[in-house]
Amino acid sequence: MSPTTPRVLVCIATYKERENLEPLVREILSVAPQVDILVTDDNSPDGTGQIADRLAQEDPRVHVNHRAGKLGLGTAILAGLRYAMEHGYDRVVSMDADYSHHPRYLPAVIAGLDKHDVMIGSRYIPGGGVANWPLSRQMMSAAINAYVRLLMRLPARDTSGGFRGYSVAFLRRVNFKNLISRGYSFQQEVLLRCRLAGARIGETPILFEDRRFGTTKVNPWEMIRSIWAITRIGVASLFGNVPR
Ligand SMILES: Nc1nc2c(ncn2[C@@H]2O[C@H](COP(=O)(O)OP(=O)(O)O)[C@@H](O)[C@H]2O)c(=O)[nH]1
Ligand SMILES: [Mg+2]
Repeated sequence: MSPTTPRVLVCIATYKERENLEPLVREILSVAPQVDILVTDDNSPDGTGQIADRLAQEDPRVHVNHRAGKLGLGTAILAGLRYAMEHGYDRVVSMDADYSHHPRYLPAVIAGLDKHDVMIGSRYIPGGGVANWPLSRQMMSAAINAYVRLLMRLPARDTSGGFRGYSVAFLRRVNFKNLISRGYSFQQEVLLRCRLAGARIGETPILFEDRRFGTTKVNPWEMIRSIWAITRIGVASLFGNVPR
């Protein structure tokens, strides 16, 4: 690889993704053979972590971070971003493990980082969309995005999705201290911290499709926790109290 080729890490957080993980990893490596992959698994009881270990044994591009138990999506993604910062990557992309974020969009997310510090795989710009998601989830997502835009004034249409690329050099300038979020509101909180650090934020359209196998880990309790966290973060930002 030439010294100018950026080193890219794709981070996948998994909790009970036994059927999805292997085909996803193989497809990522076929559309983007230059990337490394980090799977952060929270001791999934269905054996996802062992599948990740086998994939890592078979291919040196695959790495696994085992955590002791279900510690939340936000902290899993943060662990991936930190891993990228500590291991000399130039770009890091986070995506879900359930095929809602299709690897076919990876090249556009990665290429967008030539001109942006943060690149969002976006459902809510022209060309993007959502397929097969229950109407209740679509309405929830629309409401959360509207609420976040009002509270945090983020210059992006899709602030809640987890398909994101970041410039690692830029992430080093972002203040991650005292994050409020452990779960799904991590997406909004990190985007806000990035904006406070002066991020150029771009979006590229994706079609988000409902998961292929397994069930969502979002439950009413997680929803309430995230909305409460978003409210706390939004109010803190209105008063200029988010660390920058
Ligand atoms: N490591 C880890 N991954 C998680 C956790 N919660 C959710 N995930 C993963 O985060 C991604 C999104 O979760 P999902 O249940 O599909 O949420 P939804 O798409 O909003 O319904 C999936 O890859 C999950 O396996 C967690 O606590 N820890
Ligand atoms: Mg999902």
